[in-house]
Amino acid sequence: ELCKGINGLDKVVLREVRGSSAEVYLYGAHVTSWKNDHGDELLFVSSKAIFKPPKAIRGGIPICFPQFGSHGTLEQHGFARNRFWNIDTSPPPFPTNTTNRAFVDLILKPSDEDSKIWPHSYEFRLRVTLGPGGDLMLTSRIRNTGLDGKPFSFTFAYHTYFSVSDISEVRVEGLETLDYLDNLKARERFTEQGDSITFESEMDKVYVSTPTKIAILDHEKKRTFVLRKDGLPDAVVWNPWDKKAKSIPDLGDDDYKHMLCVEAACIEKSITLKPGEEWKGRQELSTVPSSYCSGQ
Ligand code: TA6
Repeated sequence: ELCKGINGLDKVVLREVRGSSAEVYLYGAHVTSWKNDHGDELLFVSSKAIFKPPKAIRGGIPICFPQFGSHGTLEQHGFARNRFWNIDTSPPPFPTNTTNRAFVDLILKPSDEDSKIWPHSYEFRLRVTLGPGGDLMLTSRIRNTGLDGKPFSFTFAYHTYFSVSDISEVRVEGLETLDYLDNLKARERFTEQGDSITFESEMDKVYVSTPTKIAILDHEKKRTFVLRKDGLPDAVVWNPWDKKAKSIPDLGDDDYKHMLCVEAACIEKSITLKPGEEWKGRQELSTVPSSYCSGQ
């Protein structure tokens, strides 16, 4: 249901019969909570998050559009996460396979202001769905409405912050042996070594041409996050670690120990839409119990 969240910002709460829930603020179409049927919060939100425009909420699932990163003319990660979206009540362009699923459709269209910095005729529809098993699905449909008869290109990411017990006991599986651009080394290209990824220092890597499924294993909780994606060939893995965390004003100094960003994205090759074309990018998050040490 639609209600008031922090600082009186509008948010939609999705509930599923067995008790799982999700919350999405209209500000930024920003998912800030995803709870399983035991009420465990599965996403990380910074202890110092500022729920006040124009600052993006630190944590949850920021939407990076129309630009990922700061390599372009727009502010870091574009402007979609800094805008108020509307609930989309127009006939759903989405297939209505939403039986016994709680969902909300949000829409972002160009404002006069934004048309000055990014002069393109788009419609961005985001559907947030909470599935019967408590899985969380985000489906983005970005369409070139053709109003200005021009194509446009963009890069994109679901900048998901997973809540983890202790970053030094987390393992990521599915990105082994892949190439990545290292944001800490002027985006130079490297190849990942052959086993799962663990964390002992700052990491900021854009893995390219990644598989549709990535697993994030939390040792202490004996829980594995499974990220499935469609239309999003890349995946960013980011943890600021201690020094960088201190330089981020809306991140607690120790918050880095309890968060990991694994981001389904389209970065290396931007997406170009001709008038009338539409792009769809989907990510589905779920959790499974995992016995970490057995390397399942
Ligand atoms: O996702 C990785 C990254 O691009 C990092 O370089 C870091 O800047 C992070 O995003 C957070 O960006 P933000 O603009 O939300 O502070």
